[in-house]
Amino acid sequence: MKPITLIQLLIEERRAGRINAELSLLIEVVARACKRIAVATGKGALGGVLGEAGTDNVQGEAQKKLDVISNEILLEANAWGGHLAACASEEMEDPQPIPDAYPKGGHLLLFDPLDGSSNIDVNISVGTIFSVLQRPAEHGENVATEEFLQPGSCQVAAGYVVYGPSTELVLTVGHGTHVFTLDREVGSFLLTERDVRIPESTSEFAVNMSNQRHWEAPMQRYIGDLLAGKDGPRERDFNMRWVGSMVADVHRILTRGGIFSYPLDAKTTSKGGKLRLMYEANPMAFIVEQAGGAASTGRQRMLDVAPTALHQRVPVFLGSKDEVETAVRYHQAD
Ligand code: P6P
Repeated sequence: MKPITLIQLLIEERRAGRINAELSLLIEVVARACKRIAVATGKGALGGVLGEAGTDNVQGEAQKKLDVISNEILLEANAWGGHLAACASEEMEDPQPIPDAYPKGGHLLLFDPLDGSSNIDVNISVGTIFSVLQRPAEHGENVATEEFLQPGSCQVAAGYVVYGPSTELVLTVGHGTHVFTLDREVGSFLLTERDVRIPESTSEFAVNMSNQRHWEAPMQRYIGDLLAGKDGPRERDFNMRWVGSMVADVHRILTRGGIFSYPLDAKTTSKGGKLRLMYEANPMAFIVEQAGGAASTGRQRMLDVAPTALHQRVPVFLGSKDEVETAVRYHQAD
């Protein structure tokens, strides 16, 4: 049977009363923008878009040319449709409202336009991560940053596009997590896996081991027990993978299980962690929970975190439910 397209699935969700026309349009527009990002990243050295942009983002991180290009593609694509009121991005200090020339809608879009961009120049998979909120019922004419500061449980949609050997869109609107693969000849995202389920247990972990000496004691104990293997308290051997591109690591975990962790370490404790809550951890947590997995800061369910700042950082544990719960137990014992 021919796989259905993203638009057909969105129409199904609308007919089931799960999403409205505005959210359906928003998702279509973001997916279309990500196709343009896929083309730009796919050109590699031939596109003249590799390397540094010569600017820093709000995080103080050197921007790649493709970070800036991807951000512009998403802003331009979302400006005119009337489906949202403002965008927030890892690459911009403040939210960008929809230009006055265009109608405003009732949604807020947050994104990391090209996560893992340090991997672009070495041709490793990168991705776009996005999160969708509704404007609070009470809001002024102009969009205030505070409108974005909603817990991850308020998201109405979340997704990512991984630009890898194939281009895949992973999406949830709160009723399961679904995977679409881009048919590059036709230009359509085709549904290749409906209602993904992450294996509840795993023997594979993803962490940047070079930070090991900087971790808190519970993390030292947790990883130490994994490394002890079958002779240790876990009584089985574990494998490790670390791409250094969250979208690539999370996609592997969504596909075959595993636990992804970017814990606090002495270098990042003052900032609250490395990864950003609003447009990395929360959308990934929504996607993973909808696929039967779990996501935590190590001490709190990720989707319950009450945001205090747009670019807030958090420690992240997410993936196979049983393993995330085990890692959390090490932190609660402390
Ligand atoms: P490290 C990429 O810069 C990123 O934000 C995530 O995509 C990735 O998981 C993490 O940082 C990698 O961090 O410290 O291993 O380079």
